[in-house]
This record gives sequence, C-alpha cells and structure tokens, in this order.
Amino acid sequence: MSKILITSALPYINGVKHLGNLAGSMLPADVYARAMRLLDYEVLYICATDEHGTPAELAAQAEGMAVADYCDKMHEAQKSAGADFKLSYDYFGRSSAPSTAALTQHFAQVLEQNGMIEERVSKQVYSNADGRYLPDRYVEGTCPNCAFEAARGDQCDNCGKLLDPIDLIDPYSAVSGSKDVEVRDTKHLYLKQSVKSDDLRKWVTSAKDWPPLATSIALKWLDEGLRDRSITRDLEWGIPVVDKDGNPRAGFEGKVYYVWFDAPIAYIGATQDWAAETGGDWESWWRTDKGADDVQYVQFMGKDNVAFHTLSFPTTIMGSGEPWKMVDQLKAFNWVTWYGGKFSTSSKRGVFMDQAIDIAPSDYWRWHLMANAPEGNDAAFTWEEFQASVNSDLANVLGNFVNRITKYCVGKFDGKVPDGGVPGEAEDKLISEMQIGLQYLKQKYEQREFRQAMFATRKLWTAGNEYLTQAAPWTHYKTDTAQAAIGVRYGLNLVALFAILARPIIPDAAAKIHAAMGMPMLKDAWKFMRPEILDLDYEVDPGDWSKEYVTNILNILEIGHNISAPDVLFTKIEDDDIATWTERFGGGEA
Ligand code: B3M
Ligand code: ZN
Repeated sequence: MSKILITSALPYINGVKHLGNLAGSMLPADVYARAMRLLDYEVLYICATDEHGTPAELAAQAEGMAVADYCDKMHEAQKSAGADFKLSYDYFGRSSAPSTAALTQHFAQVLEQNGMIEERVSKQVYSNADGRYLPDRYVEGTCPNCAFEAARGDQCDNCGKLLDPIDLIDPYSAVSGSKDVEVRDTKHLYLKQSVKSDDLRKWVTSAKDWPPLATSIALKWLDEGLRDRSITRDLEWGIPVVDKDGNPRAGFEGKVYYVWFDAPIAYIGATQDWAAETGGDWESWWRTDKGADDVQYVQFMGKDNVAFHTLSFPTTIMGSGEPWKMVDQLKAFNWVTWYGGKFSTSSKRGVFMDQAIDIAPSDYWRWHLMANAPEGNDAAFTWEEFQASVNSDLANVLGNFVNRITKYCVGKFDGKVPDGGVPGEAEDKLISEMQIGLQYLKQKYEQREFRQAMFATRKLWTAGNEYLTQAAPWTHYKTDTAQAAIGVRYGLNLVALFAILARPIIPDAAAKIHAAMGMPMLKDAWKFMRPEILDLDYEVDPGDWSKEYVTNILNILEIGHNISAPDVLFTKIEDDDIATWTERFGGGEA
C-alpha cells in the first residue's frame, strides 16, 4: 500500500485547544504524516473544525455573536494555532461546509431506506418562556445524585454522573433562566446501532494494529449491549433533517442532526473540499469502488472519541450499504494531565495552544509532547519535565552535537567536507549502532509508537555524541589531519542524517540544519531510510540494513561540499522561566 489517509479528531469549535488535545490527536497525526511523507508514501492528512451542537451555540451566545460569525472567527483562530505548531494538514476544513451537509443528508436518506433509522417519541424538557425544547446543556437543575444545584442536563459537574435532562430536580432553562419548563413528548430519529452489533464486533475483533486502548473501549460498549442513539436535536444551528426522499422532514422543523452524527462525515466532506480546491480526486481516498481499497486509513484521537469512531460512525458507513472506506488503524490516546489533574481554563491550570506558542517555540512543545505521548497511560505535564526535555535532549544532545562539529569544520577545514583517513574501530561501532537504530526507528514510526520513536531518535543522537568523543578529531588534528578528517566527515554526515530524522518532529530545527548543511529539503530525503526503494548499485536486503548500506548513508555528503554552522538551535529554559510560567499558568502547587 502506498497511499495513507490520515485524519485527526476534529477540534471542537468553542475555543483554541489545550496542549492535552494537541498531544492526543493533531500532533501525533502530523508527526506520522510527516514521517510517512519522508518515507515516500502518498499521504493525505485531513482535519477540520467541528462546528455544530449546543456548545457552539452557547459559546456564541456568551460572546454575543451570531453562531455562524462566531464559527468563522474560531475557525480562523484554530487554523492559525495549527499553523503556529506546524501542523501539516493537506486540508483544514469545516464541518459547517455545504459538502458535509449534503453528505450527512445523503447518509441519513440511505440509512432510512435501509431500515437503519427510525422515528421515536421521547420525553424532553420544553421551555414555555423560550418557546423551544431544551437539549442537553440548555437545561440545568439540581442533580438527582448529589443535590448539586447547577448540574447540566447531560452531566453533573460536581459528581460526574451522566444525566438525562428530564431527571434534573427543579430544572430551569440555561438560555433564559426561566423555571417555567415542563416535560413533553417529542419526536427524534434513532440510528439502529443495535442491529449492527454483530457486524461491529466482527470488524473490531479482526482489526489489525489497533492499540489495546481502542479495541477495549469498543468491546466494552459492545459487551454492555449497544443502544440505538438519537441522531437529531432541537437546535437551529446544524444540518436540517430530511426524509427518505431527501426533502425537509415534516415534524422536524427546528431540529437538526446531532453533532456526533455529522462530525465524522466531515472527514469525507473536508476531503471533497480539499479536492475542489486542489483538483485532487476525493473518491480515490474514500470510495473502495474507486481505488480507495488500496488506501491505508489511519485515525488519531483521544480515548473519549473512540466509541463514536468504532461504533456509531461505522454503523453509518456499514448501514449505508455503499462502498465507503473504513478506518484501518485507529490510534487512541490517554490524557495528558496537568500535574496529574485536569486542564482547566477557569482555574488557571494548563496551557492553551495560542499561549504555549508565546512562551516557547513549537519545536520545544512538539518534542516534549511526543517524547511523553500518553500512549500506555495518562501522562502528566510538568514544567520541570518540559525544561528537562528541552535542555537535555534538544539543547545538550542534539544542539550541542550539531554545533560542535559544524563549528569545528568551519574553523579547521574551511567549511568543506574533508577527504582522507581510513575508517577504523570508532566508525565500525557507529555503523553497527546505526544499522540497528535506523531500522528500529523506521519500524516505530510505521507502528505509530511515538514514545519509542522519540526514544530511538534520542539514542541515535547520543550515539553520534559518543562517536565524536571517541573519534576526537580535535585531538588528532595536530599530528594526523587525515585521522581528524574522517571524524569530521562522519560527524557532518551524521548532522545531515539527524536533520532528516528531525523533520517529522522538530521541523523548524530541521530546516535550519538543512540550510546550514547546504542540503535541499527533498520530499523523499528519507529514501535512504527505506532501502527497498533506494536505487543503489548493489544488492540490499531490506530486512538486513547491511553494513555496506549504512556506510553509504554515512558517506552521502560529497567531499568538498560546503557547509556552515547554524545559529543557536535551542535556547535553554531557565529556572526563572519556570517560576514565571508556574505563576501564570499554575503548576504543582494545586
Ligand atoms: N469534536 C472532539 C471533542 O470535542 C470531537 C471530535 C469529533 S471527531 C469526528 O471532544
Ligand atoms: Zn451530581
């Protein structure tokens, strides 16, 4: 398979996301997309803002804006936050685009034709003062479980219990505050997920290369017995409900589809919008009858989104009976916590993307968050560990290495890759470390094991430093310049290699090193990480990563090629910085 479709969970529109959201979906998707592009796969990375639902209406109302205007503004804010973090989306779309509306209505129509959608009557809170039904968070009242007086209709913030609005004691409207509310019967559409339980179980259990977190969440829901879900809501903002012929549905005036029904469909809608803008062929990515059966489709998301992607959305797709591409690998993440607790804007705990970029360059965050990706467990963010990642990994290990050898070459060899010398013990040791390390790294990227990929990267950097210490060109220089030359030459080739390996993780530093080394930013520069496509004039067993092959990598710069020393790549984080940030954003004291 040479085509990889990547989507990361669509960030909800009501605010720029915090570092935890970034680390659990968009950032790993980006690192993966960049790594796979370097490995010469054809990659399409699609994301979008998720713009429907009650939180969007409520947030707009709180800002005194029309919902559509609010969404325009927040879409731009999220798009620019993504650009600041160098998220390399091929397209960053919007679930409010006409493409997604048309697709959503199409799916609803075919699902109904296939008997997968049913009208049911349910009880709901109606506000006489507001003249409307109050969905989810539009109702507040006293929690039946803990007596907390400001529980939201969908969940109590005090005891955490999931609620149904009609269970609230003394309910009132969150829109107007009016207590003049009553429970009435109302119609909604239900997606008959239960019908698909067996098919879903078969699909989930046969899925390959999903982390246990994803599979276990899906199976837990299936084991508990899948319930049919209401896919409409009493809201103005959203996609209008249609009947089985695609016409406005009688009795559903003032209702729209539930945000979680249309949001995953927006993956497809945004791909259509990408195609319209670029002349691409969206069907070859999404329709298995149009070539998408050759696509490897990988989704990235936090664990709270897994049920929707393993059960509801697949029900939509399967239930349509149409040849849509389904996810192949679902990479799910645990939480990044703030010193073990929750991120919270209101109580000044945690950092949001727009603030983070003001205090440190994106490379620093990208490296730290990926080296500590919440894969096996939740991962606590602390300022101290952030400082340690930047200072020891980036500044001391990588930065120092690049600096040391490029400066030395500029000083003693006129900034030219020097000839001469015979490889010996130090080079042999380096080559065998690279044989193992490069192969391992490539495998970890392909398996989407980000902590291990970062660990492997750091290990290669360390091996480089150890090599320089052993080869010690500065010691040999006075007595044997040829012996010094070989250390410098291998050192520079390592810099070139590290620049390429840095591209998925720390793209800004990578670009600086590429520039200093006079290397073009080739799209497929990492070809030499993929022996099977590298056009070599000798035989290489891809599973082997032979000594000859790795030696070739470490001699890729031409003799006499000009290099320069890059400016400081990473500035260390001082204890004073940590004190200032802790004061501003909270820290271990809470
Ligand atoms: N918007 C994530 C969230 O807000 C949700 C993801 C949708 S993915 C189709 O929790
Ligand atoms: Zn409660």
